[in-house]
Amino acid sequence: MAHYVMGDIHGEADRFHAMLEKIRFSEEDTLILLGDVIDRGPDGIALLLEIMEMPNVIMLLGNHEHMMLQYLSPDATSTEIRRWSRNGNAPTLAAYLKQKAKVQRRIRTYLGTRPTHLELEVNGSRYYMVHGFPGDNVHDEVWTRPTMESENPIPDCRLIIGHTKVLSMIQPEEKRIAYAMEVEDKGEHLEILHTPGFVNLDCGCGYDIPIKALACIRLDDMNEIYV
Ligand SMILES: [Mn+2]
Repeated sequence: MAHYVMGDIHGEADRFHAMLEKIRFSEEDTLILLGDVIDRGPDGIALLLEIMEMPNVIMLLGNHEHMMLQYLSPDATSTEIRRWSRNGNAPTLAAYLKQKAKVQRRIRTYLGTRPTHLELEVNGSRYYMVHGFPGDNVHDEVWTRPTMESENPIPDCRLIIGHTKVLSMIQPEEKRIAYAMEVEDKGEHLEILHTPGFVNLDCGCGYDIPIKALACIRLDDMNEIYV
């Protein structure tokens, strides 16, 4: 009966499956996905189709799914077409276009009904989960990027986010590069970032960096699991 949260998967089905095995995910457990299941990596559509069949998975909307919905809308603007095309959509779009119209419609309906945030209480602690950062509309919740200093605007909730790679939050650039080299030299990988304001789970899955990982946190004991 555990509650797991995973950050951005970005089309890396192998890591997702390895994670499910590692945590021994069962039908009794609940998994919350923070969005950005698709794009960059190869398996975004296959992952969506799999997740859609899992009743104990709650997927939140990411900016990539938001871009996909805008792109596929009959009244998509040229800006919306260009935006998704610039953001690693090729494997997702190719796989989507191979699906039957009925399946394409199911995917659009599923994504179109994803919430942008979820509030949940586990063991007396409250959590607010969102892809980008809390906001009062869909665009802000999927796109906003905090800084290390950002404060949590949601009272009485621990904030759990994805979207902004933990590495990219290290400023300035020289410090970031030095940190990345140090992690790589030690044969380690990026880890979940805890600040006073939030917990960031985006460890770079789907990106072409050697120190990336798919991160998962178990809310029941805040144990961190990596693949
Ligand atoms: Mn994102």
